[in-house]
Amino acid sequence: MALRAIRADITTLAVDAVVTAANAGLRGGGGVDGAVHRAAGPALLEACRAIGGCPTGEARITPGFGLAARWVIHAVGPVWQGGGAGEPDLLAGAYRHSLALLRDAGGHSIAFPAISTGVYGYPPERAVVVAVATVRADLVAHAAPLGDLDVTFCCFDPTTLALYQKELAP
Ligand code: AR6
Repeated sequence: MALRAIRADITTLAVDAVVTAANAGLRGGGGVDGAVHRAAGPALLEACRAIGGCPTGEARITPGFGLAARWVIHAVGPVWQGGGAGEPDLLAGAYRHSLALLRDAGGHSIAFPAISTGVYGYPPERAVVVAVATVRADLVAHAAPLGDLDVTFCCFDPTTLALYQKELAP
């Protein structure tokens, strides 16, 4: 398995699936979701409308349309409410469900943004621990013969990147 953190605009990555931090209505929005919708084009919002919505802690998959990525996985993380409202489990669910959708589609590479750490207010230092532990455990649980996945944590700012690098260090 391959796990890495990079600093980039996730819309530029040529991976099988780009994950966006969506809202439960799959209505598009700001942040990474706004960037993904702008880069993919209006057909992405049409595809989201056809799906209708997605509960917090889950994800939905659509084509990538104008993106280099073949698919967009719309993952809905929790809004931070202080940590006592099941936020870690919901955040972990968003990562696990995204990986399951990638495998079901037959994909091998995926890039995640730091889900919930923007508008949704999840403290980045806590979210990064959940993200890395969840993805690591999932990759171990689904090791060969199902095939290895290539996972990129794509950060927009250097502070978040440093948190991932610390968490990924052996
Ligand atoms: N590439 C990679 N990361 C990015 C990019 C980009 N182009 N743009 C922003 N980020 P946020 P959330 C980072 O707010 O907290 C939307 O309106 C950003 O710096 O996008 O889950 C949705 O529709 C931060 O580290 O997502 C929802 O309504 C991270 O992506 C709501 O916001 C996540 O920040 C979801 O809020």
